[in-house]
Amino acid sequence: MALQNDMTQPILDRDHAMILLREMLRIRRFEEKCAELYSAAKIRGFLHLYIGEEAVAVGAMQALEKDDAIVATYREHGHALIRGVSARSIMAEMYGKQEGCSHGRGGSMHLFDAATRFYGGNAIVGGGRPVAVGLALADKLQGRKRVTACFFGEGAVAEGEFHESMNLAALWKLPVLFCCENNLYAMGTALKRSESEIDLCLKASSYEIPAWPIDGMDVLACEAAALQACLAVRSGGGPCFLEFRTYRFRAHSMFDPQLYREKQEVEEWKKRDSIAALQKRLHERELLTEAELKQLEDEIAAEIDDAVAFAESGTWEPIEQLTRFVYSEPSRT
Ligand SMILES: Cc1ncc(C[n+]2csc(CCOP(=O)(O)OP(=O)(O)O)c2C)c(N)n1
Ligand SMILES: [Mg+2]
Repeated sequence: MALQNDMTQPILDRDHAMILLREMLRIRRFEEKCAELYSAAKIRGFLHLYIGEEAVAVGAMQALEKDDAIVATYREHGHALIRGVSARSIMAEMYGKQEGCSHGRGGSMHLFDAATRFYGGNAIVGGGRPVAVGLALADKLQGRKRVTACFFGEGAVAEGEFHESMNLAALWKLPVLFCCENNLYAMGTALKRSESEIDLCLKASSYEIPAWPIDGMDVLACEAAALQACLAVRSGGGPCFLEFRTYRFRAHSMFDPQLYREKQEVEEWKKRDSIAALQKRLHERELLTEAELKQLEDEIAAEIDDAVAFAESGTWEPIEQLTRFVYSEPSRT
């Protein structure tokens, strides 16, 4: 199905474009710092960077309201930041500190923040989709007009939950916006090596779910598609499926020699960097000066420095608290 041009198409007005640019840059700079901190052994465990894919989360999440829910993957730092989880609590979580959004128990892959309806962060490939369908089912049964946006990689389409979730969401007309981040690889496995049918929209369509491919390197295209899809989902039409065609510039995680792709391929995709493309568009229209860009970068750098200082000065959870949150606590009423 083709996307229609309508009033939901975003207009490149300066203020809005600056919001998009700021958010994409926040993700990029935050994660560049994370990579540095990982090398310095300040951040341990797994670390999956979203660098290169920023336009997807930033564009798609423009369509969401405060009350909507988000379910993401282990590559979710950007989604959490854009949702309004503070850089401080994300960084403290990465450090494993008590002040982190998951009390330092989840780390990079398990960011969670009920206050912003950010329901993870999930290390299980595809594991977020049943959660999203459950959240949407609750909304539908309780008569709330909220959307649950569920982000997952194209590798997760090979999992059984894909079919279970798509089927029930379509059957019960649940308000889920399925956002597939197709970056071509699941760890080292190219889509065409693991799937007999690589047209992901066709797969979604087979469940009677409207599905569109989108240029995931163009933040405005991502936003336009999400606005249109969200409108349909919110009006009770059931789920929509958006396939964002994107690319990760860095390794799958911090341990990945990347033998499965050519350096040349990475370089070709880097030429389409969504951040550079938006900056260029703004410069060409004389909507952004070098001084303004520097100011933006300085503000972001200050936010990240502050987050690192916060995480550094955070506390380790006392050993006697270790079993807390394993089971729900009895209510104190
Ligand atoms: C159920 C399950 N199987 C396998 C893994 C190991 N694993 C971690 S990431 C990954 C690749 C997933 O690729 P994709 O869904 O495309 O997301 P991307 O990493 O590209 O964002 C795999 C197989 C896992 N975490 N969970
Ligand atoms: Mg992938």
